[in-house]
Amino acid sequence: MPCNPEPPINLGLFADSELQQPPRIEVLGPQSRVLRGFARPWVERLLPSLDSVLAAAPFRHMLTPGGFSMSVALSSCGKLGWTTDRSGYRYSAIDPQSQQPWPAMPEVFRELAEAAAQAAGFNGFDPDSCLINCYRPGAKMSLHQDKNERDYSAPIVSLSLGLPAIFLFGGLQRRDPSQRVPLLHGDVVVWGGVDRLRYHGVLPLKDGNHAELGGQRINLTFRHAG
Ligand code: MD3
Ligand code: FE
Repeated sequence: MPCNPEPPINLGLFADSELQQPPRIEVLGPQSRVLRGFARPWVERLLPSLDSVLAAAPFRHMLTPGGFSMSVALSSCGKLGWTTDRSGYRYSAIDPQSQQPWPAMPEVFRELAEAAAQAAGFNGFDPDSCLINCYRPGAKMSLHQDKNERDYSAPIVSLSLGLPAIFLFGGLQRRDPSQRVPLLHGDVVVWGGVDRLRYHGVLPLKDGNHAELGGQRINLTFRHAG
């Protein structure tokens, strides 16, 4: 009786890398989930839209209210974009660099964000803001809370692309211990409800080369800000 397992038949719907690593859901907190590999089937359609957004609103290093240049370079699309300068953190409908409205949110961005929110148990997510963070080796984001949104009832959806990073997921107080969560190309994380105001950050990015994005990590963060 032959007992060799048949190799999986790839009908061409998924790349071999997706057959080996099916999407998995990891529990980070009561209302936060890592959707491993969730965006892999979307990436090919997302990247050209990302390029168009960045052509209209290029990455730039913004100043914190304290006068320091952020190591992460930022851009935005959608009705509202997050900005910072000497006068504070805020959402604005106008890109301060171009003095024009931020580029519209591409439909494929909105669809991915809504689908990911739904997979994590948040139905009807309607983001009006997509912050685009660009990390080069050494860039980091210190522990902080996201508090500039008008109400905290909507979840936040984040998509990681390119080089891997270690995400820090803390508690409701800065001194609470934090979990270290590696985030890889195609991973999506959804935070909401009781986890919405938890402290979080990103450790300095390690040097490396990603096959599709090169020596950088790009993070898209979808919010309902207004
Ligand atoms: C956890 N960005 O832009 S993902 C940020 O990877 C930010 O670029 C990180 O923190 C990055 O503000 C982390 C986004 C994220 C956003 C909101 C959260 C993580 C969160 C709210 C609560 C807990
Ligand atoms: Fe944040």
